[in-house]
Amino acid sequence: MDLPQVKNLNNIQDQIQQIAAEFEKLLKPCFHDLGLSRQLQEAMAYGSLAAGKRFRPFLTYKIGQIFHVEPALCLKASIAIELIHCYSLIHDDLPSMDNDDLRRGKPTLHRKYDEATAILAGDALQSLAYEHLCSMDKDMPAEKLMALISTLAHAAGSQGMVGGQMLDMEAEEKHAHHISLKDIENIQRLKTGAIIEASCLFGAILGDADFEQKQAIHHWSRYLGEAFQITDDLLDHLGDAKMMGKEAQKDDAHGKMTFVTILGLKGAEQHLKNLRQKARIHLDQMGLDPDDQLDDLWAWLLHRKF
Ligand code: GRG
Repeated sequence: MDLPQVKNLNNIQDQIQQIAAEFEKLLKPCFHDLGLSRQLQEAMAYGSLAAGKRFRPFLTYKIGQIFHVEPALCLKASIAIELIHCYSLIHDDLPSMDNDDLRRGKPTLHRKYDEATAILAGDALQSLAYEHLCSMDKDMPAEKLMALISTLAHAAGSQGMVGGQMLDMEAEEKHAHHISLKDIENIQRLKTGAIIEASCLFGAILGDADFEQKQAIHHWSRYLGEAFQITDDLLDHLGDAKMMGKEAQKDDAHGKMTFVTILGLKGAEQHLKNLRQKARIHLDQMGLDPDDQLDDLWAWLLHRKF
């Protein structure tokens, strides 16, 4: 596979796009011969193949690079993560959740098809994610594969993404002044952060990182996940709907408590800077110097427009 040598590429945005293109070559064939219903198969492909950033596979690739993992192996394993991510977006857009009409520049899945198909396509993508990982039994020892499977299952479930979504819904019932920054941090660490952390841990597991390195990656990725959500909140507030491929100013319209509503725009920006400083400390423990490209990823994050 012809993937960019990171040291020769300064622009992280270029790297993200190149990795996304390589990733999509591996993702596309996953939607052949999926079952008896043509509509379900088409809906699963529709919800997964639209132009996403593929940020989570990029993270697995980047962390994998530190440990000299074959890029193709990182991207193959990260298909499972992206399938879980796509399922979560489909379900998140449902009328009973965020009720969105637009995702990745296209009608949301329940708008294109119908609500029941969207629920089933999300469910089936979740199963496909684990089936895909299990099919990698020739690529690595069973112990390593089990570590990937349990990392993803934990991050996606009631102690991770779904748990965070539930806490988020419960918080919406509360009065705004009963919600603290700590509450928001906890909700978003689970809802958004857990899958981002798992994406980074995938690279570490594939690369046989030792305990200390895994701890460092865990801490670093926790800050990154929080920062990713803050930039998501900022984009909802200030971003261009066309550029993002989804509606903007939804949080305000729904009176939702976010990092931006709690901290204000300036406070949220300052919080981002603090997170980057805290994250940098852990680069050293990974055996990287602070000028490493993982820190450049933060620069990209802080300036992202979609
Ligand atoms: C089982 C009903 C049910 C729900 C599943 C919906 C859900 C649980 C959890 C929601 C998780 C979620 C969608 C969190 C938001 C995370 C987030 C910031 C998504 C946007 O990610 P990007 O910007 O999107 O990487 P692209 O499109 O680029 O992949």
